[in-house]
Amino acid sequence: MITVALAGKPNAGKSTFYKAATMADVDVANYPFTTIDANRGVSHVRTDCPCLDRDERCDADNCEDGKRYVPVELLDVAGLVPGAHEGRGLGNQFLDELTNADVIVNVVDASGGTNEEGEPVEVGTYDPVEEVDFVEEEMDQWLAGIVERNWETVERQSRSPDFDVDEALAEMLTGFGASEADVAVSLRDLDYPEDPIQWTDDHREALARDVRARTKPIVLVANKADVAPPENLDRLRETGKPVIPATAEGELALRQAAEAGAIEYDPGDPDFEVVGDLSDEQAAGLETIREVMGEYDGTGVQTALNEAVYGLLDRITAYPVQNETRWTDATGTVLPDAFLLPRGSTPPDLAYAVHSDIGDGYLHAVDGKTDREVGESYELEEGDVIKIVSTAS
Ligand SMILES: Nc1nc2c(ncn2[C@@H]2O[C@H](COP(=O)(O)OP(=O)(O)OP(=O)(O)O)[C@@H](O)[C@H]2O)c(=O)[nH]1
Ligand SMILES: [Mg+2]
Repeated sequence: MITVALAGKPNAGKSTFYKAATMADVDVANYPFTTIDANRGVSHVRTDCPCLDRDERCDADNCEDGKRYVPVELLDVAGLVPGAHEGRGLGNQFLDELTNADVIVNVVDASGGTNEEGEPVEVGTYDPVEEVDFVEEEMDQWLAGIVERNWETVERQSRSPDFDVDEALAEMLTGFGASEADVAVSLRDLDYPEDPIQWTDDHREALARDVRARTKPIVLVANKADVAPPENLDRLRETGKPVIPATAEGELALRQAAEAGAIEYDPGDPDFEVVGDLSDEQAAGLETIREVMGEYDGTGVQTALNEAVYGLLDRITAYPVQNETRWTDATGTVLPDAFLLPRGSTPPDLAYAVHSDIGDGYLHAVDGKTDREVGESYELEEGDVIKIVSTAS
């Protein structure tokens, strides 16, 4: 499963985002370092279900009238302060937790109402661009530290006649999610000595920055948009990174109200409908959220997850089925599974994602939308329904 990690300075709203996105019970409070141990749970990205092309909506658990929710893992860690890679704040043990992540959602307090330590200050007095920079810097420095600590091993390996720098560095960085191809691309952009013994700290740091950017891309969530001065959002956009204005607190309130039967709302909807009884206070609270949603086309929580997975990671959703006409599995469930594959994936890649035996026994594939056989090198598209014929199935 894809892992999305929520990173950011303390008190920015990471756990509120996490709580809203997973509906798990975690602590949220207006002071730094509320979260000490990482929270790990299941959230979803949202996409159009292929059943929308058919007369009947599918009955999958994760399909809500054609809104398909595909599971991803969400990770909520302790807040990062400047110097975390040197042990400041809660230190870097949770930076290590980020090694599992495929993509980072940097939850920023766009209101400027908390300083770099996460302490409450007057709204609009802290510049949120600073936390964008230092959070990234901490991740870069932390990876640079890993590279440095492992450098002796690389030096030792370099004495062997069949030493290959790409291979050695990839081996060191696989724990971090970097492939040999990632390392090769990073090294191509850098000017470095052939002999690892001649590498300096600057070389290692440059490598760390490049590999981090390549393997842990970052989307910015401009959280607390409900109280953020508009110029803060503009300044965040000027960083050139993808910025999603959001109200994690608003999303949490909507999900809780929906669960209580007070409103109709599916995550990612641009609006909601009141269907149950509400106190005046509740009604007023929800109307305030509605205004923010109107401005930003929703609460931003679902948009941020989607941007991370479909935007930065460039994934597509593919649906393996056993019956290509009815789009069912062996038990008759319509569109039972959805897989988030890198763009450019082929039917054999989907087969391997389902199960390595299915991949090993791959014979051919049928496109459930056209009923035609597709070749081994066919590039899967968003929403493809594919029957895989395998000696193992
Ligand atoms: N106005 C506003 N406040 C929010 C929003 N999201 C979170 N908050 C508040 O921000 C404070 C911090 O929220 P948390 O979710 O605990 O923050 P965190 O980033 O997990 O903090 P640490 O675990 O300490 O690193 C709480 O008081 C939340 O209610 C939002 O969208 N708008
Ligand atoms: Mg927290």
